[in-house]
Amino acid sequence: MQRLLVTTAALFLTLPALAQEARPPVQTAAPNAPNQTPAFDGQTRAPQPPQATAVRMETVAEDLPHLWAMEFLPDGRMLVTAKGGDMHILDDGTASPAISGVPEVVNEGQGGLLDVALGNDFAENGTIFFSFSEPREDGNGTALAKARLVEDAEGARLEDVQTIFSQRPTYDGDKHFGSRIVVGPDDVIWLTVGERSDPEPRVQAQELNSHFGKVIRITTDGAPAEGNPFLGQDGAQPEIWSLGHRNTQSAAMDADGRFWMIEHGPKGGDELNRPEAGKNYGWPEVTYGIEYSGGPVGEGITQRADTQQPLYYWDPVIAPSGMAFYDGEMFPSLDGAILVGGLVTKAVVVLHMDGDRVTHEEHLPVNARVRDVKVGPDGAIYAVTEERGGPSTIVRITPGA
Ligand SMILES: [Ca+2]
Ligand SMILES: [Ca+2]
Repeated sequence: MQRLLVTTAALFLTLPALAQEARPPVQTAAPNAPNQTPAFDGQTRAPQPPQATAVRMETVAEDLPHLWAMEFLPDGRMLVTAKGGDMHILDDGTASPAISGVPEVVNEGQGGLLDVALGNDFAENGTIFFSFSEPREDGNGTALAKARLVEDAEGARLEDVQTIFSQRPTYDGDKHFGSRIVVGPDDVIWLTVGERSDPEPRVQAQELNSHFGKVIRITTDGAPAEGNPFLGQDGAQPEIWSLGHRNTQSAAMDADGRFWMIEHGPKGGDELNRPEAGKNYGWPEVTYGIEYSGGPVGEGITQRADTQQPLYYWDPVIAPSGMAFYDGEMFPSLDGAILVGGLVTKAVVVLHMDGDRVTHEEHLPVNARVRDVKVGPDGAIYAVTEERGGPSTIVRITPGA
């Protein structure tokens, strides 16, 4: 053993370059679609960085209801949504009573109370936005509401609750609601909405008269945002920014104000996109991966001239939920990296970027399904975990030895 150690040390001394080389990709399992090839080098299975990010994990809140989303309030407390339909404030790991005034939600399958985001004017008037599965006659659909979070001696409540967007058409299903909310610095609201999964609705991801499988871009009052690509086009929903998306539960804005998203793909087709106005991201006609049943998706094609390639994809999938750009002080080596919650990988997935390209991928194992991920005001990474039908925890990730 002693000799081996000496030999290894000598190797690093004589070949210092070796220690700086990237390590093999995290994913070593066989792909679900072995005959599919990436459109460009580095589009999948990027190497791990030369140095693994050393971390320490501590649980800072536990025994919480099944959470879907978390946002930091300006005073450092956390505002969380529970899928079952309640919203709480966490103070030092302890959940407040349910905040009153949350509208009724459809808590079935993947539906429920979903994402939450703070308005840019939260400090002045308590404005928040939240998404949920809206109960309707003959079915349901993803909706986005605006409200004011008010706290006084009576507790916390929502006032002036107003639904500002309802995904159309209505569909009677319990899958693929999306939905992440991103509030731009210009007060434009971005919302990802799913294509409802089943064969009949999912093809509407390609249809401009439907909100299924789209990125939605609206004002804080729910009007189509200025600059939307299909404004004034006959038969097109004016809230649409981009099309051909499957089901997106990860979205964030980078330091330059650009909107990014990560989609749940089919079996072997999760993908990173930075959607541009009016462009088609392919689903369900052009995609990586295969159907859960094992057959090809549509004609089984991965490239077509009128559709956009993902910037990166995963086969097998990570099952992405939650996304943040790292901008804290604690992890200088992660500056600008994309953090993604991994439900299946049970990790915070880290994408090291060079412009729009993923250079390295590494996983920070949390050992629980990660539903949302945030960078705290302290610069630590916070992962919101879930168990199917069980409690959620919040894990704080800081630099370790
Ligand atoms: Ca959020
Ligand atoms: Ca795609």
